[in-house]
Amino acid sequence: KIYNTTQGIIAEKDSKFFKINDLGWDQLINQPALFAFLNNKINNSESVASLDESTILAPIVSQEIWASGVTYLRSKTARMEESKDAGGGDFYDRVYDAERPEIFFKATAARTVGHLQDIRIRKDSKWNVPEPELTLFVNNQNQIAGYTIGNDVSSRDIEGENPLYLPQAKSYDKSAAIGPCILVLEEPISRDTDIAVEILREGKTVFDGKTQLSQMKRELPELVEYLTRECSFPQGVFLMTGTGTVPPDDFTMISGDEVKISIDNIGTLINTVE
Ligand code: DO4
Ligand code: MG
Repeated sequence: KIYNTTQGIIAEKDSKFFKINDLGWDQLINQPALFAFLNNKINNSESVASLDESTILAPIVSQEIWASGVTYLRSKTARMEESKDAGGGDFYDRVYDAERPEIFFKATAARTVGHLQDIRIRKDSKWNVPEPELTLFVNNQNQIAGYTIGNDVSSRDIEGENPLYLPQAKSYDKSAAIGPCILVLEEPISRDTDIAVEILREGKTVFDGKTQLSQMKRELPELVEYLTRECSFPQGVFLMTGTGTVPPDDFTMISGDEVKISIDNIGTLINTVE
């Protein structure tokens, strides 16, 4: 795992932490054969005692964040429900079965927050949810080089009113959270990976849910192939892969809620609604 922190870059292996000093975040995460590169670095660097969670920054510097949608059945049914009055339901049904996935621009680094930082809901929206999503780091060679946790915070009333309002429902200040680290693996991530979410209000759980990557309709390389077909990413790019968990229709997040998203082997991303 690699962490971008206020103290520099820290790699974690077997619960031991190592400082990576000699290259910047963009340069590190775009190294070819990143798993082998990191192992080599770790073998030649001194370990540090621990990692202070409060120093963790979002694992992003010059990258954009993109997102895919309607990749799980639950996401399709939720969108059809929220847009039924606007007659938009059919769009979601069709994209779920279409060859081309839904892919949209989500956030710049400046609109993104990291672990333990505040996310926001829009002032002009009444119905808001977190979207817990496995998030890929795709390097500048268009290869999946790592995995992180993403929260595609979304306004359901704005999106439901008209599908053309999607960019306003999805992209605004602090609408994206990613972190706490990038998990770098030798093999592709297992389809058995669980993605869990819990929302706490005044310390009490008000929603929790869980899905598994195996429930996703599409393959991860398929999403990457569409994203990178006509867009180049000289510093790599993050791709949120869609939510499989949507709270019931009478639920909305409010200010002060704490959102915890956990993905096997990556960790837990915690954010509070500002
Ligand atoms: O189609 C709207 C957005 C879908 C989305 O963000 C998701 O399925 O996660
Ligand atoms: Mg989403």
